[in-house]
Amino acid sequence: MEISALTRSVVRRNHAVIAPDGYINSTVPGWTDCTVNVLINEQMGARLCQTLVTLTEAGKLAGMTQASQIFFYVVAGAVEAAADSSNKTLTAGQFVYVPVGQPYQFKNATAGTQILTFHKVYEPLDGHPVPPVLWGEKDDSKAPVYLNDAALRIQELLPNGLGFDMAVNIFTYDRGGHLPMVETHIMEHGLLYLQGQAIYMLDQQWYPVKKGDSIWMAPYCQQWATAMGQEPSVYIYYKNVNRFPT
Ligand code: UGY
Ligand code: MN
Repeated sequence: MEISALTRSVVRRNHAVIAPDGYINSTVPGWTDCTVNVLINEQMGARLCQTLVTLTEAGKLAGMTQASQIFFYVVAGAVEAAADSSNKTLTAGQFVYVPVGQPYQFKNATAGTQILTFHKVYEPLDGHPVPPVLWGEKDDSKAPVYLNDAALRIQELLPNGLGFDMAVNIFTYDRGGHLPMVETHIMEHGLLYLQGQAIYMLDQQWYPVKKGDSIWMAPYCQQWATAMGQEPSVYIYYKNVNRFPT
């Protein structure tokens, strides 16, 4: 039997690794018949929120974005989504971005559908309109090679315009792929591993991670990663972008 006093999860001042074994459910108004796990939040010092929601067939997420925009990404299953008077069935790998001040609804999911959400308080910028609702999907064939390394690809899921103050990207590391340098930067990250395994270095500490794990990296948390195992290692990540440093 596994020893229940052990976990790979860690929560430090400037980073966290959250493995599913420690999840405790939250109740969130408007999100019903589902399990909500808040994985990253301001309570740990972050300026984003990341959740993972698992729906039953009766599950529903209904609400209106307020100060925070929300990016919804279907990790597994299928669900009917409505935003900005459009309705679409989203399946694994598809997403909808809902800007501030917009109603949204998700319902009629297949049992066990998982939705990842990234929330960020929107910082408006004079001369650049609030972005519209956007629909899209993961498509590895649209992911350009990263920094001339054929083993690394990054697909940017949101447009690069200055109206956006957050990016959500999918980073694929083929076997043998690794970050070309230790990154030291002001931007913050939240991520969820979608596939494979890796070794992540966070603030000079080393962590084995795999599909289903989440990571929070505060600004200036030093970061490096290498794929591990036989299949590509893939994560979807949040990054704050496009605003003047205060
Ligand atoms: O965009 C990034 O900063 C990205 N290369 N960082 C990361 O994957 N840890
Ligand atoms: Mn980075």
